[in-house]
Amino acid sequence: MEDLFICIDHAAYVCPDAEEAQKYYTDTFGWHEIHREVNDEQGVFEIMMAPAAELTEHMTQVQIISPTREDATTAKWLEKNRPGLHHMAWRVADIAAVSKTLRDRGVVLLYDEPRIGTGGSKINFMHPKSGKGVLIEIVEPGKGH
Ligand code: V0V
Ligand code: CO
Repeated sequence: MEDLFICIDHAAYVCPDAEEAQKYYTDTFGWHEIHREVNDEQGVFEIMMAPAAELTEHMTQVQIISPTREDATTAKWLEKNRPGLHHMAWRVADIAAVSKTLRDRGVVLLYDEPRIGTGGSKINFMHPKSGKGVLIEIVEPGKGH
């Protein structure tokens, strides 16, 4: 069986105030801010952080997310949960090929076609039931990733 996943690209922490969390992680853990952006489609403001200022090939990042509008999926999630881990994202080389294989194996992906994620990446999510209770994102990095 061919390997589908490369590494954990990021683990996502959802909270009401990403900027406040970023300051805490910087001051307390010494993590470095790599990138920040607003993703209007997803309704999120996100700050990517890493343990080093320069990313190495397989370094996992932490994606700090706060919702930008009330109907964002993460806003709904925060109504039901305390701030905490929300999803883990596995990096893939070819999201189209990996999506097909996963669907053939019965995995439910939320979007028919990949959507745009951090830094122009292509992303999709498995339904939590297909992740055994974990929300799993698959991400094919973009040029600005
Ligand atoms: C919901 N559930 C979760 C969960 N959110 N389980 C694990 N982890 C989570 N984060 C479970 C919930 O407990 C229910 O289980 C079931 O799923 C249905 O939950 P719900 O509250 O009714 O919520 P839904 O169905 O309205 O929405 C859940 C889904 C939604 C997963 C469909 O959150 C979604 O569309 N997520 C994908 C988009 C997303 O998360 N975007 C924000 C990150 P029971 O009670 O049925 O057992 S954006 C991002 O990461 C970007 C841009 C990037 O990385 O580049
Ligand atoms: Co993500």
